[in-house]
Amino acid sequence: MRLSRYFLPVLKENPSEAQIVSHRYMLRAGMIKQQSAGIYSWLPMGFKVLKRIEQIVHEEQIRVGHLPLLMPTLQTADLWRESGRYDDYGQEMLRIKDRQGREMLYGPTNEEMITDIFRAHVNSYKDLPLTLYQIQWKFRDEVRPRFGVMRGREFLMKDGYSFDIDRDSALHAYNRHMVSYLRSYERMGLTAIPMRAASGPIGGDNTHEFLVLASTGESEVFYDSAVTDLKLGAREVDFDDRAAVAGICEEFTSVYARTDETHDEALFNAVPEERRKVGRGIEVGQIFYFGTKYSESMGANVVTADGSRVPVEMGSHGIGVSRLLGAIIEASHDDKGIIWPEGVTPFHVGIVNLKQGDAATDSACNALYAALVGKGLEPLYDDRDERAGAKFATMDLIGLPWRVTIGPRGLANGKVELTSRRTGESEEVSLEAAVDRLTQIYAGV
Ligand code: P5A
Repeated sequence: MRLSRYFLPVLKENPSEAQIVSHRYMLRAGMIKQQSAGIYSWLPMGFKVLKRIEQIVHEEQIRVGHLPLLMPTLQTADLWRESGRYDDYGQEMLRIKDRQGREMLYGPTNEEMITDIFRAHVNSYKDLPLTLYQIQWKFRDEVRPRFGVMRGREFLMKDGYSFDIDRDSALHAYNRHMVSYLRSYERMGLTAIPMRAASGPIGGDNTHEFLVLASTGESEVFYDSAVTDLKLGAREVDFDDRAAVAGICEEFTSVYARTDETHDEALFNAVPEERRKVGRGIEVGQIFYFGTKYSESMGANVVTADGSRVPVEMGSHGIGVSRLLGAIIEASHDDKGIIWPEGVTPFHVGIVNLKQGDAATDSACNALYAALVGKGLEPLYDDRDERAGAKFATMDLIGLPWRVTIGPRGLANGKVELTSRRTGESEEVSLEAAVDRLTQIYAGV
């Protein structure tokens, strides 16, 4: 993409309504525009990152055998009356009437609707296990929408629902989600720590939240610092091997890490003092095992091997897709702007032409652009007739992890400059070497 043809409405000044850095940078980098409290338009750059995050979530769900589908945002009140949640959900639910006066709602979550789909089509234990998921907009009329996309009213969630024949199988689905989430967050450059949590309106007694440590997080967290060293990495996992998957969950949850809702002072005090940490965290996902809460009230039964009928065992599992943009920026920025991890960056590399209109630099930039595209990379070429300082400031603000700067002086020696946004370190290399390095870097992402 050439910047001269892109829509990147960068703001020079800090917007006064933004209290935290991610909100400030998302507005300044022209990623989002507020349309009303907690409701945002996603401008091209923001939309691009949102899509990259969605893509990772899809890949990791499909890797473990979960099936994507899409449900509507609008649901009928009658469906929610079956589970008893229509009245329980309270003011957070946006209630709507259609022209016939029928009561509808904008879904804050989809346990009822997926249970309705299940009971209409699945009848036998032979069709289990089954996990269906979607990435779809939700609406929760939060009392205090704030911090931009972090606590929105309309927000994008990946919501998955698992159906199993018995408790052990359902707990395996829970564990499988935990491990697939760990991998998803790591691919986004995040350390998200699973912490035992409270279940709230979703229900059940087994639930973990995934928290990204950040001083601006809304949850207070208590943890053993050893938990931040745990990495899933590229290890091969057989997701049908219950013991292996449970073992990984054990590895990540046996080190003390809890939110204030479940914090246990006595257990915490057993952690060596120098490793005892209190901080704040951003909740980027939550998984729940709630057994037959919805299947019993809504009549979702299956025939077992011995011919009896039992309510199906369920869990639901969510990732805050739009919130993740804010969380990633909170975890990865400096005073000049965003620093995107390679896994989610909107463009792989920025190209800065120091002398736009100069035959040699223009043609080198074009050649670099074509070579990168040829390698499957997406560059953003700042081809505007601007001062070098302004071009660098824009690149730093929008936070592409790599920048190639091309100027007449370097070119005279056959060199361009490759700069890392994270370390600020630059190397003088040939144009071909820059392409090779970038290809290599992104091959490993
Ligand atoms: C799990 C999937 C559920 O709703 N039902 C379907 C379950 N869980 S949850 O924890 O309530 O939400 C899942 C994730 O969505 C994000 N989230 C939000 N993001 C932005 N703004 C909001 N107002 C908001 N509310 C929830 C969180 O990341 C949460 O973990």
